[in-house]
Amino acid sequence: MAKPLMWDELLALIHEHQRFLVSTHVHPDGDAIGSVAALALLLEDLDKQAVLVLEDPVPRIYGFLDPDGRIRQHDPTRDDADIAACDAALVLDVGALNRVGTVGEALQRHRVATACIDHHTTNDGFADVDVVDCEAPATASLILDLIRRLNRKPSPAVAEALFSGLGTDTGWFRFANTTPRALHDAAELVAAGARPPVLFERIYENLSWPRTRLLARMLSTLRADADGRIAYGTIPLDMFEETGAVQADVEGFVDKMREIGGVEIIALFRERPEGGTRVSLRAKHDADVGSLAAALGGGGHRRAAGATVDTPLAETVERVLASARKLLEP
Ligand SMILES: [Mn+2]
Repeated sequence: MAKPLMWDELLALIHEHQRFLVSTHVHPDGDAIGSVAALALLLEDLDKQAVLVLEDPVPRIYGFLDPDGRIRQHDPTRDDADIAACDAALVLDVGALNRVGTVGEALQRHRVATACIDHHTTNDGFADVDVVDCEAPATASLILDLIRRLNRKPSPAVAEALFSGLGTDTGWFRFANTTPRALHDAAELVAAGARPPVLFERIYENLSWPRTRLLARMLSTLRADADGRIAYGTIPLDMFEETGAVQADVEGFVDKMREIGGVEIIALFRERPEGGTRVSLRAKHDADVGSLAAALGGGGHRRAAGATVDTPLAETVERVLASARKLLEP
C-alpha cells in the first residue's frame, strides 16, 4: 500500500512552478489549518504565490493562524478563475480527493497538477505527486521535513503554525502518535520560536460560550454500550439552534468521552444541516475504528477516524454500534 515518498518530485514541482493553490480537507482541524498557513508562508519565502481556498471556513479557534484572513472559503464564482490560473496544487492532510470537497472538484475541472502531503493510512494515492508518510505524527511534521529538505529553518510564524498542527493532532502530546519523531519536531519548533503555553491557551482555553453550552448538551446524551466499553453521544440539529453553536464547534467533543475509564471505542454522532449524519470515532487502545469508518465510506487513522453517511441520526447510531460491538469481539 505504501508508495515511496516522492520528495524529489515534490521539490521539482515547487521549483518549476510559481503559483500554487493550497488546500486541505473539509471540516479542517488544527493540523489542516496549521499546515496550510505554514506552507503559504514558506512558499512566499521562496518568492512564490499561494492561493488558499478551502471548502469550509477556518474554525474560530484557529483564526489566529490566519491573521490576515487569507484563507478563503470556496466561492466558485469568485475563486475558480484563480484556481484555474494556478500552476499546481498542494493538498494537505487529506487521503482522498472527495475529502477536499468543492475545491477538489474545481481542481479536477481545471486539470491542475496536484501534489498531496499527508499522513493518513487510508490515503488512496489520488494525487500526481504523493508524499504520504503514515509514520508522520502530523502533516505539520511533513511540512517541517519539506523545510529541512529546502535547507531552510522555520520562521517563528511558521514554527507556531506547525506546532499548532503537531500539538493538536497528537492531543497535545498524549496520543499514540506522540513518537520520538513528534517530540523531536516539537523541540525544533520551540527552538524556532513556537510558544507552547501561548498556543495551548489560544486553542484549548479560548472556547466560546455557545460551544461550551453545546458540549454540556452533548454530554447529557452520553450513553454506554457493550458494558461500558463503548461510549457515545449524539448532537441533533436543534441543539445548534438552542445553543447558538456552529457545526465547526464540535471539534474536540469526541475526545471528551475518552476521559471515561474502561472505554475502548468512542463515537460522536452529529446530525447534518444538509441531511445525513457525521460520525466521529476514536479508539483508546487496539480497536481499528479506521476500518469501521472506511466501511461507512469515510476514512482516517486506526485510532481516529470518521465518516459522513446519508442515513438519519437514530438509524446511523444503531448501525455503527452494531459494527463497533463486533470490533470488540475477541
Ligand atoms: Mn493530520
